Amino acid sequence: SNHRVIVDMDQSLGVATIKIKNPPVNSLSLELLTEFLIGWEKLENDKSCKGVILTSNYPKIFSAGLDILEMCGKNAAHYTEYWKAVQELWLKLYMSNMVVIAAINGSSPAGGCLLALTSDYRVMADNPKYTIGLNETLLGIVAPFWFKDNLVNTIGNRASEQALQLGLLFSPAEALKIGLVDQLVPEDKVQSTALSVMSQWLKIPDHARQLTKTMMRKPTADLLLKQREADIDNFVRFISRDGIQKSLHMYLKALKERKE
Ligand code: CO8
Repeated sequence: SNHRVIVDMDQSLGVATIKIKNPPVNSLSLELLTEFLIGWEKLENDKSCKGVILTSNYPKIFSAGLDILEMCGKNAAHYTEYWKAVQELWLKLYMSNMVVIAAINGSSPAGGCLLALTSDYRVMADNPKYTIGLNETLLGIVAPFWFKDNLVNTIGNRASEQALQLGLLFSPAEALKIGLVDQLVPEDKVQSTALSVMSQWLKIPDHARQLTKTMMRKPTADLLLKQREADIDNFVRFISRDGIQKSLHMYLKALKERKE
């Protein structure tokens, strides 16, 4: 049942588009992550696929990030399985040999921002209603070190320090200014711009580009690879705490009340 991730392969270009389709807000539930990983694996194994564009099936929301319900009121075995899937997706995307471009056509908080950060280039819709950032502290939780590392590698240490502590959600203009995204375009040009950027990246000799990407990113990925189990234990212990469960419940409640 592969229906939360739509994969469109353009054979002539060697470019796949992955559209996340997990209503209502593209949260990264365990089911979504599992389907995503299966779809991703297929593309990695397809020699004709050189690049992937990540986008959302729903204009307005790229991804609401990790599914808060997967981190609330469950047992340690569930948290363990969930966190393994989150780690796995990040490692696969961050270290992919393919060119990965995010076509960010809506808001992209927390895990949604992380997903975008794994790509090689980010194009975002220039709509001031959308926001992007690692806002974990606003939920009373702490972005794991590898979220932090991925952000530092992208926008630098000082900007990360501020963004992470304050849980900043940036408008597209602010995100462009600090380098969290690379380009802003009108909403209806996000996909076509991502495609034209992709064709530029695909002109570079593939082997040289891949080795360069690996050289840049491997030290960061290795930090997690060397301590995956400890990172899981840390997550499970942290998320199981009463105070953290309370914070998450309150955040969910506030999200719901915002509408009424
Ligand atoms: N998980 C689960 N449910 C969610 C999430 C989410 N991340 N986001 C929204 N929802 C739910 C809402 O509660 C609401 O539910 P209901 O219909 O039952 O009231 C429904 O989805 C629709 O949401 P909205 O009405 O808010 O939809 P909008 O279109 O108005 O807004 C947004 C969309 C902008 C995405 C908004 O929903 C939002 O800001 N969501 C919260 C995003 C967020 O803060 N995510 C953080 C998740 S934590 C994470 O990703 C990293 C965790 C790292 C863990 C480290 C621990 C050690």
